[in-house]
Amino acid sequence: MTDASDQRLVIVSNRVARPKKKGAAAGGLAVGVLAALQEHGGVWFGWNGKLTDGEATDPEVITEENIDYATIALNEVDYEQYYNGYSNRVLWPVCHYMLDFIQYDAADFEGYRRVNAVFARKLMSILRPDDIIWVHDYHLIPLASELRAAGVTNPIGFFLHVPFPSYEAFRAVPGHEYLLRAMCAYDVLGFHTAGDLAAFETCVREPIIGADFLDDHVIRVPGGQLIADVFPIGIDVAQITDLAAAATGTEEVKKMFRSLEGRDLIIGVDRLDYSKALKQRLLSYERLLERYPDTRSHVTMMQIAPPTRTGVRTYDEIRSQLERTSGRINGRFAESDWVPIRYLNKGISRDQLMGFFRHAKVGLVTPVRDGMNLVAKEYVAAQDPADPGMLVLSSLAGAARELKSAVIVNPYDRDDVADGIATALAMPLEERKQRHADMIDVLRRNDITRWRTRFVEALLRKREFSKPA
Ligand code: GDG
Repeated sequence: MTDASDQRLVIVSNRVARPKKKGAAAGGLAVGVLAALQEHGGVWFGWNGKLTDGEATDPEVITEENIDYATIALNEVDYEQYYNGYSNRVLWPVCHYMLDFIQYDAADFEGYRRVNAVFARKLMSILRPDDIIWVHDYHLIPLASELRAAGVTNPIGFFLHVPFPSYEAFRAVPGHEYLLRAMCAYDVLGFHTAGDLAAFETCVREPIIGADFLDDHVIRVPGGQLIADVFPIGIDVAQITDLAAAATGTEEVKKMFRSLEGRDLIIGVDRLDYSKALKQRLLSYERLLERYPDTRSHVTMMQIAPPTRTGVRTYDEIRSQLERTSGRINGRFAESDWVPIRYLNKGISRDQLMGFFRHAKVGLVTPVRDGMNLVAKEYVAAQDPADPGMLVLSSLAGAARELKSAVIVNPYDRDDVADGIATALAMPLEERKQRHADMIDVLRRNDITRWRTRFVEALLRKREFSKPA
């Protein structure tokens, strides 16, 4: 196998989240990319969180340990159109099969293309001939075609952190032909699951691209060949287990644990996003309290939901929906010494989070669609193997393809979720230990290192067979 260690890895994503910077984003992409970069070293290029009323700024490079963070500020109007507009009001909903949430505006699409061209121009100023470029997520689909048009010949890969929709959904999006052609400019395309890859294949099979499928995940497209494959993102299992074990000794985790007064904790942790279906989750929990009266006063649900994309109307609406729903359920069931739901509309530190996971009898992960869902994996890794809690997991999260020993539920079916929680709460120790061991085994076999090395290897393999004979 080719050794990539001597080549610089340049990761590009919309937002760069420096861990030492306060308020670093609580998002799966940032967590995964940072873990991969900390291990391998390299450059992380992207937006610095600042807006200007003029031109985008040139890259500013800050080095911390083995990572160079190269960041730019973007024009305010561009950013609104590219990020809040086309990326999050069009691409995010279609990728999660939620077509009713699409709000298309032609100006946003223009902004999306413009910002991708800006990213390409600014990135080129720091590129070296031997760099391997790895682009992340739906915000930056056209980046490779912009770089190629400007003469960049480095290997360029793209990983999609969200699901990829089938052609029947994707063709609802104005600009989908352009996006599909742009995807074909990459050397390697990576998806979380076989389902996402198959959906992509439905798209490029259409006459717009008219792809030919060759052996070994190679697809012939107009202008060349690319590799499209499945690279499910993993986690650093040992690091999380250690973090969780250490965190249980901290005062803030002990304080939370004491406050439960012996009750079983059910924990949910999700960015406040409609794909995570938090209102449905609260209603499923309400169903648990209705159908299983013994759980009343004996369980506490803690939902941590840090806000994201604030200022986008749909997201502000979900927040008030959740406040209303949790308030109503608490009003309906609370006793003078027990409140059923603790709802935290803020992020907490990673150590504290892992400590909370370890104390939770049930990890409740019920998105209506999710590329992977790292919370599910982290919850499992954070458990004490001698007395592990149980994961209740949506069949519609990518993680369900791997974590088959979780209690799998359909998030649209409140009874099913309520029964799943009850099953997890009542599960005998031996069964929990066995299921936990099975899941840890899966997580260790496909961890964060494997995600990165397999992707980089695919990029180098592509370069080998693309070389002129
Ligand atoms: C996208 C895809 C895919 C959450 N709240 C806090 C906090 N977090 C951390 C979690 C986890 C990450 O953020 C969330 O990752 P997810 O994977 O669950 O979800 P998305 O943000 O939607 O991620 C997803 C992922 O990309 C990776 O490819 O799995 O499908 O949508 O690591 O622990 N961290 C801290 N405080 C919080 O309050 N410190």
